[in-house]
Formats: sequence, structure tokens, C-alpha cells
Amino acid sequence: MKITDKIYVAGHTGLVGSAIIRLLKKKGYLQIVTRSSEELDLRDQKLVNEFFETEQPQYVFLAAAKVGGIMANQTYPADFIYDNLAIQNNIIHSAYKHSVEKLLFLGSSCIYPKNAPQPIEEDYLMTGVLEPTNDAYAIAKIAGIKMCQAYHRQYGSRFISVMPTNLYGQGDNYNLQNAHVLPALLRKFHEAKLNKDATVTVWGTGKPRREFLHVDDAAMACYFLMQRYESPEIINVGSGLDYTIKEMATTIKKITNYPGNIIFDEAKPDGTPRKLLNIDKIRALGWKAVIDLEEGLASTYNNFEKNYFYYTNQTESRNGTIVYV
Ligand code: GFB
Repeated sequence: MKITDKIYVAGHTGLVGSAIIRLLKKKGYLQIVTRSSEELDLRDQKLVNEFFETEQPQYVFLAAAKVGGIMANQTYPADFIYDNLAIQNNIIHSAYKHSVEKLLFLGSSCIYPKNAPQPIEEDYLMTGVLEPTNDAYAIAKIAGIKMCQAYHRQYGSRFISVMPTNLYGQGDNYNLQNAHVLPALLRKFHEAKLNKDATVTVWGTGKPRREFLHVDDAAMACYFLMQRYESPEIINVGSGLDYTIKEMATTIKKITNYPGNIIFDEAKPDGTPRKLLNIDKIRALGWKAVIDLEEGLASTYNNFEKNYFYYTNQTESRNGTIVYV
């Protein structure tokens, strides 16, 4: 990817897309193309095709998706499957039609079976039943992977698929109904401290284990793979460490300086019992995460506190789920 190449980052206002933009700018890329969802509805095939026709990007980071935490996935499965299939169909097909040099598709660790052996190897894809709270989203992402592989097989397209673990960091969604666990807990503990609440409620039993990766590390991995990875086979990106939700709640209580107590609402879903990726493949290529979880959370909290008004008043689309397109 030359410094003068035209690069389209789809989903540039989202968590991952905005981190990729920050990184590309830092590295001095001169032609970064973006479109907001008001300017271009990525679910509209005709508009997406016209956009590629006009802009003719050479590289595409496909970070546009409808995303959300466990409750959003469970509540709006139709939106998650329809929007994601439409977005990725339109972009992948247009990238092929307009001879994009290389495309990187972002998947998710929820594509793997609910009870996959841990740590999860790339080969475990489609070897078992999916976690029901996010099967609609996972099926859309699996279709995206298969689509990239099919275009590679039939047309020789250089379309690669990257599976990141649970991400967090600057630019996250802090809407408590739709957020992922870390931004939700940062906001809950912060507001409980301000309101002098005696307790903070954490969803589920606190026993599920999750692996977390700072989004700046994820962006570095995407940049690295765009330059160095050519295989149509999927590749995991993670930190290699996982923690229980209870441990994470305790860490966030400390980071936010909240003096009260934690209680668990077991009526809320736990989701997948454990999601830890095997990252041998990317490590063998020479990449590893560098941001320590506690430090990454502390800087994320700092950014949240400074931009509290912005984060707590984000524009929301229908159904209250934020669309990162
Ligand atoms: O991050 P999260 O929503 O997503 O939840 P998943 C992770 C765990 O944290 C679950 C618990 O066991 C939740 O019950 N949790 C505790 C909370 N308190 C909270 C809270 O206040 N908010 C939230 N959101 N969770 C998502 C998938 O699964 O992960 C997506 O639904 C995607 O499709 C994403 O793959 C990365 O890790 O369970």
C-alpha cells in the first residue's frame, strides 16, 4: 500500500474504522476516502456501485457494520442480519467490479461455535452450533468470509478476512442498552460514582470469560495484514489473555474510583461461556498486541470522561441501535 494509493475506509466513524483512520493519517497516507451514512447508505447497492465508479479506491478496509453488545444482538436479530449482509454484499461485489487491489473484511470472534475448544483456532469455523444471542450477526459475518473466499477462488480477488476478538477503546458506543460490556461498565461505574449510588449492577453471573483487545492494536493488526497477508483463510487477532466479567468489573471499579459494591443481575444473559482466540497464526507472521489492558482501559476512561456529553448523546438510528456505517 503506497502512501499515494487511494484507500477507502468503510465505517470510518465506528470504533475500528476511526482507529484505522487515525493510524493511516499518522503514517502519512494522502488519499483516504470516507463517506458518512448520510452521504452514502451502504445498504443501497446502486449507490455503493456509483461510489466505487466515481472514487475508484485501490484498497478497502471494510469496517462498516451494524454492531452491538449482547442485548442489541438479542433484541434486533433481523436488523443485524439484513444490514450486515447488505453492507458487505454491496461493498465486496463493487470492490470486485471496480478492480480494487485488495480488500480487508472485518469479522468477529462470535463466528465460532458457542462451545468451541479454547483457545479458538481458525479451523474451528463451522464445526458446531453458534451462540443463540448473536447467531444472526454471526451468520452475516460468516457469509462475508465465504464471499471473500468465493471471489478469491473464482476471480482471484485479493480479499482477506480478519477475526478480531472483543474490542474496546476511543470512539466506542456508550449507550447502555446496546453497548458492549467494557464501555457499558465504564459508564455505569462513572455515573454511579457521580450519583453516589451504593451499588452497580453487572449483567449475568459474572462468570463468562472474554478476551479484550484495544482498538489501536486492532487497527495496527489490520494495517499489518493489509501489507503482509495474502491468504483467503481467516486469521484471528487478539491479545491472548482472557478474564471473567467479574474480574473486569472489579478492574473498572478500581479505574473509575468507585467506592460502592457490585451486584449481578442473573436474569440478564451470559452469552458464550468463553471466547479466547488462538493467535499463533498472526504471531508467527510477526505481530503482537502492545497495549496493556489496565492502561488501555485507563486511557479509554480518560477519553470517555473528557467527552462525556458527546458519548452520552450520540445519534441513534431506528431501534436505538447505533449503526456504524
Ligand atoms: O460485550 P458483550 O455485550 O458481548 O457482553 P458478547 C459480554 C459479557 O458481559 C456478557 C456481560 O456475559 C454480558 O452479560 N455484561 C455484564 C454486560 N454487564 C454488562 C453490561 O452492562 N453490558 C453488556 N453489554 N454486557 C457480543 C456479540 O457478545 O460480542 C456480538 O453479541 C459481537 O455479536 C461482540 O461478537 C464482540 O461478548 O457476549
